[in-house]
Amino acid sequence: MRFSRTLIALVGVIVIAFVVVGVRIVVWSGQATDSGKATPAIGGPFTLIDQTGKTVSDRDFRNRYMLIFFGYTYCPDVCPTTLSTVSGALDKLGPNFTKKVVPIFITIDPERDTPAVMKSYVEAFGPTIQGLSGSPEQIAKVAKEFKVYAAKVKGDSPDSYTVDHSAILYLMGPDGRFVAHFTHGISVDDLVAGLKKHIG
Ligand SMILES: [Cu+2]
Repeated sequence: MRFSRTLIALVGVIVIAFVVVGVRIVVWSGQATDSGKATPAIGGPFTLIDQTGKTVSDRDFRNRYMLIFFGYTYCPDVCPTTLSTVSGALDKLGPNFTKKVVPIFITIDPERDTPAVMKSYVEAFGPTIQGLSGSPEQIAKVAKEFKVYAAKVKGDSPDSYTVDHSAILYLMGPDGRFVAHFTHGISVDDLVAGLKKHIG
């Protein structure tokens, strides 16, 4: 009697231990595949419209690094400077390297930056830059995922507003996860070195 009660208790403990370990394993593997515990939670899935009017998502850029910058085509200084730096760096790195990287400019001003506007804008910075726009809701979602700050500043007329915005270049890995960031004032040579460091 006493023996069997002990046995039942022992079996109970073993069952509970297996359940706890099992739950832990599920939780761990979930974290490993979904959020990536070690890297900051920057970025996420997006569905946007490219400069040809085609719907694209983050999944279309898998197996390549994404070098993402948020801004707007009416930007007087930071955006054109940063995109020039990006295209200068990619020119220096050459085609064998740059086939592994897709530069992406995402507007935070979708009202004015239609795909047609984005097309003529990004073409001025080189043939490989993707110019992504979308509905205000799509843009708000992706901006939130990348923790982008953007705020309209009124101009003289309703159409002449500017947009204050954070200006960070995000390097995302071939799996879509955050790898590194660069500040917008970075030089061409520093960006070349930074990309070489992270992209084998
Ligand atoms: Cu800008």
